[in-house]
Amino acid sequence: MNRKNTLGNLAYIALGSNLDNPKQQVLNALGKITDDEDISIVKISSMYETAPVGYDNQPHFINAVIEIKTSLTPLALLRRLLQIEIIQGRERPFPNAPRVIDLDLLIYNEVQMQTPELTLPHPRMHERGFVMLPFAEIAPDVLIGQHGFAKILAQRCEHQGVVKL
Ligand code: PH2
Ligand code: MG
Ligand code: MG
Repeated sequence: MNRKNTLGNLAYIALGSNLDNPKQQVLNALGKITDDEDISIVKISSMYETAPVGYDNQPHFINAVIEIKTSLTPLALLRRLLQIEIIQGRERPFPNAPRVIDLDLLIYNEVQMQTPELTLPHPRMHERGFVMLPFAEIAPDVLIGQHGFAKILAQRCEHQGVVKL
């Protein structure tokens, strides 16, 4: 059987870029994720233009969220995403620095975990419009840990300078 038919775990990934043609960087990352035999993309949100959060003096971002199915464990999936970041030339000079591509694992099934390498659900996603607006576009009724439904959390983020393209 085609390996992609056996991918049993549901996960959500945030994509973000604000360097070197951000829309194209997001498309390139989507292409690499599509090429991965252990990941199948189910849904892709619109792209959003978003004001930078955490470090103001940098260009606006392009952000999007995807729903995937995967046979990978959370850590194996995270490492696969980090490999794609490195291939696209990601550097990490300081926290929240501008970047060619950032791929964050947001949700993996109902898994709740806190380790130095990975926290699930992503600990800041519920308050970030650049994540929650694209997330709620493709998965409004998903629960974000203890924080509530995606569509309710997204409504609270509507004034953060997030524009659907
Ligand atoms: N990512 C961050 C910090 N700030 N702001 C926007 N608008 N979009 C991002 O993807 C983003 C951010 C940390 O990864
Ligand atoms: Mg991030
Ligand atoms: Mg990241």
